[in-house]
Amino acid sequence: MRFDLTDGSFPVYTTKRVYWKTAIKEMLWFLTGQTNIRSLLEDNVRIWTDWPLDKYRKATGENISQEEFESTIISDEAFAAKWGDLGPVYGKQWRRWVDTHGIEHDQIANVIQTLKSNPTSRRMLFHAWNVGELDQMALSPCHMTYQFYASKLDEGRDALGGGSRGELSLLVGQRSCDVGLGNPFNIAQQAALVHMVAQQVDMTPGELVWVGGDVHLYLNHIDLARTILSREPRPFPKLRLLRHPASIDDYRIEDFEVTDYDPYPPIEAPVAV
Ligand code: DHF
Ligand code: TMP
Repeated sequence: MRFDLTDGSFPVYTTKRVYWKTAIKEMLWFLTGQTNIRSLLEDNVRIWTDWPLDKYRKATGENISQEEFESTIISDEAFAAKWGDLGPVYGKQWRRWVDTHGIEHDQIANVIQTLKSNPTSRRMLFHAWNVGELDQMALSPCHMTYQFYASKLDEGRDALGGGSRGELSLLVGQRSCDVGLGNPFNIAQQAALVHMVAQQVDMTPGELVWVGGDVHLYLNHIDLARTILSREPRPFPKLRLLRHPASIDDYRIEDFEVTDYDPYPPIEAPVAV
């Protein structure tokens, strides 16, 4: 799939309401490098609870409710450390990939640095598929490779407007995609990332190119899919960043303004754990 991100276009499904703030909050959580669901829950994001909860129930035999599990994660730091961590998932690999010498690599900072200093590089990517640590992760990475590409670098700052150095595109490689629940979140948060990185390197958003390996629809999402297909898509909304944070680490959800989002009603569907 290809999404044009120029002029602030923000690819969020209109054929069902997507909680785009939750999707962007998940992306901001990845960028913090954290892997514990505690800070997500403090931010009212509950999309990752099912996996630690399932593990807790199996390990203890206790049939604790989701609400009680979540409130204990928030109130009890030791409990959160023991039961709320997903292992070395996205945030860890993006910000602190450990090599064979024990040295940590901040893949995000490296990409941004290269985009600033050598934007024609063919090596501007970060990757989450750390083979040696897969067995410690609650879930293997679904979206794995993020490769940036800068174009229109020689068109001059005036052609693109706003003092832009060029146009920034992103190629995402996703090995596994839950069309019903994961996909609407993933493309929105990946588009938001292009907007953020482009702003950090003085470029304008270009295109999000998305490649899926195993793209599937769960059987209990068939009604969801039929409803979506019965609805006529509307134009995508617009995304604007209200502030220019000093670094990729300084974004907050309040910085994202989405306008002209006119979706059909939300559709609830169970997530497969
Ligand atoms: N497992 C599976 N089977 N599918 C997934 O999409 C998935 N996604 C994960 C972790 N494991 C997964 C992380 N991302 C929801 C959205 C994204 C997500 C996990 C869950 C979700 O339940 N979305 C609902 C509710 C949103 C909300 O609570 O605000 C939705 O209707 O979009
Ligand atoms: P798998 O590891 O067996 O492929 O299962 C992971 C499931 O989660 C699969 O249905 C894809 C889905 N998924 C997404 O679509 N997007 C995501 O961001 C995440 C974390 C999972």
